[in-house]
Amino acid sequence: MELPQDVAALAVRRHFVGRFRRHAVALGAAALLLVASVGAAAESAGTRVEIKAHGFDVPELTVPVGTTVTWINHDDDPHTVTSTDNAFRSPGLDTDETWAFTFTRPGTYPYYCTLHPLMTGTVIVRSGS
Ligand SMILES: [Cu+2]
Repeated sequence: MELPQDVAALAVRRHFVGRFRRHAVALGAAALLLVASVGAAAESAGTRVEIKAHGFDVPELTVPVGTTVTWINHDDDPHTVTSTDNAFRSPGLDTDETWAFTFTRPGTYPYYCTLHPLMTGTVIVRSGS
């Protein structure tokens, strides 16, 4: 007569495995939320400009001094990020390439793509917070 015991053992095991799985799922969801919120914070800090369809997706970006802004080119064509007053100048960025610049002085920094001069953007750097 071992069957009832086995069934009971199986039920107990299922119970604990079920609990463990639920905990694992909850932990996984919490970790995802954490990653998502950190990502959202980074996005809202506005330190990334996506280049797509021959345009800068944030044409005017305002950041505090000391911010590093990263551009990423999603187009098949190469683009540059070139300051109109030579404050910075990226090399040609191929598809999926990134380029970053740290703004250490307050000011207004207009820029464009030397290969497609109609592509323009501006970074406004504020002093303090
Ligand atoms: Cu371009």
